[in-house]
Amino acid sequence: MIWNEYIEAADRDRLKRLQNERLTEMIERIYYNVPFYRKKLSELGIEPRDINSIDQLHKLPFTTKDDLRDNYPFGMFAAPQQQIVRLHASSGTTGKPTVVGYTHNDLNIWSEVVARALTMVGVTRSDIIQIAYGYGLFTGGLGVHYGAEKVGASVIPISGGNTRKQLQLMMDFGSTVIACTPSYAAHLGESIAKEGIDRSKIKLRAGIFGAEPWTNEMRRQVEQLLGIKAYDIYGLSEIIGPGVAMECEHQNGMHIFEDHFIPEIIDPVTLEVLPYGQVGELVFTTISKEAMPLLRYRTRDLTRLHIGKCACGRTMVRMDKCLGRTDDMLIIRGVNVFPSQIEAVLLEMSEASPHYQLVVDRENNLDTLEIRVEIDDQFWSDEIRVLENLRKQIQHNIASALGLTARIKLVEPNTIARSEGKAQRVIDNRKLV
Ligand code: DLL
Repeated sequence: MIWNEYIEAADRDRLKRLQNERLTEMIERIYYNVPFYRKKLSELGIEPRDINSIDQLHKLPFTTKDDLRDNYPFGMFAAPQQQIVRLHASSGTTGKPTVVGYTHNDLNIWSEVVARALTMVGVTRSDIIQIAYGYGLFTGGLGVHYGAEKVGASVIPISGGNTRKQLQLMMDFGSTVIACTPSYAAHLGESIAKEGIDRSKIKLRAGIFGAEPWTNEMRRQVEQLLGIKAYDIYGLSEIIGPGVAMECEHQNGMHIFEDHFIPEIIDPVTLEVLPYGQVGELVFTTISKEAMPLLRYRTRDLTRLHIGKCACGRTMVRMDKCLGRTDDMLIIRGVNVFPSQIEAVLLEMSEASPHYQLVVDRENNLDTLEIRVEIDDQFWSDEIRVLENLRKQIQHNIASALGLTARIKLVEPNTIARSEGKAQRVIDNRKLV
């Protein structure tokens, strides 16, 4: 089913005309209302009347997270405070949070794109959706909430955490869909087994998982643990929140809602635009947002784009599962690795649970990597030899897949801290030096 067939399955020429119109208006809006953009565009000698097509995007300046921080809190807003009806913020790891604002119209767009996303994986008014993303400044909870209400599903706004209660309501209310981070989904799945819950009491059939990178190996584990189909939803608060892109039932990439967000892939070093199919940094221009429109926002997420009609009938560009973030890339003794590559190797082995942590440190000016792997309950052993063989096997698999010698530490079941939201996969002790 398609929520908005006219747009989602639009003829691409028609879509482009709409994008051109919206981009033209957007440039005007930011030029006259956001001093930051007026200055940037003026420095390049660009005036609003010079831009009338998305083919000219590559000439326009980028926006970075630092730009948002420098203009904290409301300096990037293009609408007066009287028109702002919602504020969200993402905490980030350092410094000031990034603040985003929404007008009424922005909120309508947000619920529209989330409604499209949910419909893509068959969510209807007959579903009961348990929203276990955090509610609050994080965009996950409220973002999915309004889209689900728009679809007409029955919403359980339970927010993250309190696993017992999650499971209780899941059974009592008969939730058919769960929305949370994939790592929390894994935790919920394990808890079902641990509590000895009769699986026939659980009616879940689909999961809407995102907000952190996760591999297809993780997908298989979560699907098995929860007995569902797991779908990937992508988004970031700066652009709108969840619902920038979503996977359909064919699962060959996430459809980007290009009538609102125009994607580009750039080389993060040269900043050149890369063609479809090449991996690089994802960049978005929001063409319909009023409160905080962003021009060529550098997401730091690495992926690639695919064009071509999907079997579902949608014509919107698809993005691959994120490989990771440019700032999450580890350089271990000269080898570039992303946590997701390590995750894929680990979770191919049935002995490894979906909980792991990477500890990066520096000894004698060389980076070291320790991988803490939590072993699945049924494979944990009191025999040192059994564990030692497993440790060596993991080390071997990592070395042959990634060309990297890492220290492997096996840890007992349930010892790595569970997260209700985004999992902390990397502990980088180098920053403390
Ligand atoms: O995480 C919005 C969201 C909420 C998306 C719920 C999906 C579901 P932020 O907190 O601003 O917003 O973090 C955005 O999270 O740049 C990616 O690095 C990462 N991310 C989000 N979705 C995915 C995904 C929300 N499906 C940052 N796969 C983004 C991989 C994801 N990474």
